[in-house]
Amino acid sequence: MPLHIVRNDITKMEVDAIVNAANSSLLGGGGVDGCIHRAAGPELLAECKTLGGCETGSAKITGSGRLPCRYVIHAVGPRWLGGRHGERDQLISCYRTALALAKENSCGTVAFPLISSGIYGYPKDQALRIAIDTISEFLVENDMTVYMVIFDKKAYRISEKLFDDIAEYIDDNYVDEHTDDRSERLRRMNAFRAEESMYESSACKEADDETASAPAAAAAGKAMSLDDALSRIDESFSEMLLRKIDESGMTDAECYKKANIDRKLFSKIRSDKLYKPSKPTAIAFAVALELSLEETKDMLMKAGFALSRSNKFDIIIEFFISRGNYNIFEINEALFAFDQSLLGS
Ligand code: AR6
Repeated sequence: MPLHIVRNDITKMEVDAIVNAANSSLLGGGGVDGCIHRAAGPELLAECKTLGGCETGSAKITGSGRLPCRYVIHAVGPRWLGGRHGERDQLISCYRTALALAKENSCGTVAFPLISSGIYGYPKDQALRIAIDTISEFLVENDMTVYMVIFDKKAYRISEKLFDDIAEYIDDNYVDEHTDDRSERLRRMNAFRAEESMYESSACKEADDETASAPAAAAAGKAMSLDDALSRIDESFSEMLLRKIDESGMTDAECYKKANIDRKLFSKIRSDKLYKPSKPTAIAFAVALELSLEETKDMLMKAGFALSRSNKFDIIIEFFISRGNYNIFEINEALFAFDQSLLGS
């Protein structure tokens, strides 16, 4: 089911099918098309010659010559002409046709390049958004693993505004943590101690006054939160996950698909009460369930993790959750742009 974003040369991908960003002649060209034909050898071109070309927005399938995959799906993306000439619809149709061909040929794993975003000039951030939206829409209904293969870092650019916002957020929070020098920590510790002793003396005074209700309430408060804490400790990650899925009204499948997690991994978590997921997996579920930051931290704690201000991955997650943006693919784009590991399986 899941969509993975990887940095690689698509000709090296050991999947059932790779997709080529071809032109309507299907007779080869530059960019990824050139790489694929060079790696596949003359057999591929010979087969392409029999196809009679292909319309923009559509795709055709062939064998793979010397490539490690089984099929090559040649998809013809639109040239960017400013965005008012149906480019978007053609690009969507390109991905849909390629995915349908992969499905017809029983492919379980497919790798796509970022079609049209090179020689054809489609703005990379828009091309990426269309690719991710169209593929993830397909994956809701279909069992397939899809790789978006990003060749060079420049080809993978979230919008500059988002990039700048995240960079600023990282700077602010990262800097906070790292300028937290010893004197600052001591100051906070002293302030905390002062507060504590104030609480103790006022509690004693109240007890002395025989107005037992306030301290009793405080004690009851403490006991309740202790109970809460204990019952939370008892609940494992897997139990909390299943409870949250039930509370959200989602089905299991809706949740693991939204989390970009494959079914096998979900079944493992489901059947093993003490399963300890990786941190990206735990966060992927928190995002799918649209948990608040506090709940996310709680869920992570159960898997033995925390969100810290001292690493970029955590700060980026916090950036999105605190803004109520739970789009896992958007989060992954951002994580990728900042060289961090991605969410999901
Ligand atoms: N693996 C993965 N991605 C790659 C690779 C690779 N080996 N090489 C390039 N890319 P482009 P288009 C990325 O120009 O814009 C050809 O001449 C590249 O960084 O290959 O759809 C065809 O014959 C970019 O992000 O395809 C057509 O005439 C993406 O693949 C025309 O170019 C697509 O760039 C198609 O242009």
